[in-house]
Amino acid sequence: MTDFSQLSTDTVAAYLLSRPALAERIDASRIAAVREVGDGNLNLVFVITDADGASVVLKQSLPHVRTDPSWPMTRERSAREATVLGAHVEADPEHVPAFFDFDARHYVLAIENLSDHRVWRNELNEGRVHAYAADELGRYVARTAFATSPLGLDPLEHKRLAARAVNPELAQITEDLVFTEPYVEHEHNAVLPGNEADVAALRADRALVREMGLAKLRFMTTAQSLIHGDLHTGSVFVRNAGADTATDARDGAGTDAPAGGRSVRAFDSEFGFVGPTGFDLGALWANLILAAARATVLGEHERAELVLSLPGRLWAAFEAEYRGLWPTRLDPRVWGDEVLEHLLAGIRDDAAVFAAAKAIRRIVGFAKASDIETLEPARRELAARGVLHAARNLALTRHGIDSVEALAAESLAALRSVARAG
Ligand code: SR1
Ligand code: MG
Repeated sequence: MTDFSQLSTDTVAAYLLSRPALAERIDASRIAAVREVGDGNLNLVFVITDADGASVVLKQSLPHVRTDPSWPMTRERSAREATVLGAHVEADPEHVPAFFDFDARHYVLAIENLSDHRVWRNELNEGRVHAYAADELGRYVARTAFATSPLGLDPLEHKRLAARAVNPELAQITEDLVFTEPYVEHEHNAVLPGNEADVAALRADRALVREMGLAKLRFMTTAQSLIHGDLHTGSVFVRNAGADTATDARDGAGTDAPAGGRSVRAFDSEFGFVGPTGFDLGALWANLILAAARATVLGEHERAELVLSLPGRLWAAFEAEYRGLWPTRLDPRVWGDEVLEHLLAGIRDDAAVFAAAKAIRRIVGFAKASDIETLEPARRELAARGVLHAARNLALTRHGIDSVEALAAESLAALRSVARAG
């Protein structure tokens, strides 16, 4: 009997034959191509195509960090991803991959092949912004957040879901890597010599460290909705075929765009759990700051401005969708309209501070972002400094400002002023 505990390009065909749930998706006896395409930190990912062109993706968790085999990692995260993806498919099938099978014994998910899409971070790095993705993702976060919170889910079901989705090991990675390590000496941290003074200033800022400490506690203790948990631009696929060319290459339309229409999908939800809704919005917002920092130091100011218009669009789409769902809340007896206003203000405030935390971690700590890392050192130093300034301002000034557009405009100003001073 073949060992499927760690799949390889040689064993996936036999593995598919062993999964009756996939028999209708792909002809495992006539496999034409197998590619291993995993490029994240944690998993094996195979794209498999049969002789008729039908295809599936298999994602298998490794028992350690892919880039550091000495760092063990629970394989149970696959079951968490299956829970999150299953619930998100129900709430919003438009914005996640179709989900075909989960094999708890071998930690394998079978999902839709989205190879005709591109990873949003790579597109941003190449100057294609895909602005519409912010609107779609705002709707995705609203639909999934509402449906998996007590507003849309029976209270007993919400608690059962929270129990099923509890994800202690991966949550701890976020607690350490996002909220703690950047603010202390740690072997995971690394910056260019020219950014060491920037990091020292960050750590010496007691008000900032207090905000991060409070944000960490909110991350650890809030059980609002079933979040994706790692919704950076590398966890988003975009496809913009057939777009109006008036939006030009800035919006991802182009002669080489694949066929099939516009589509935005969030994938890789293994960090998910029932947590603070604002965390997913903050993750996207943070990564837009990184993309704008890259554009700024490359002198692409118009593009930086466009990118930093997207946190506002993300929020606007989220808010509109959430407000649209509000009349369907399960218990309007005490959840009147004032509750909605408080709820939205809290989510917005959380999103801003989580954005700051997640931008800073990608500069200082483990698992950096290619937006910044692929810049040559002089520009990388400036971009890193700009992100740290923008994120610090965001965390500290957000309380008085209730407009995401205004906060993002402040970030753009911070990036520009750092680039000018450099
Ligand atoms: C050890 S995992 C490092 C990072 O990769 C994932 O994408 C998460 O962001 C995590 O923090
Ligand atoms: Mg990931």
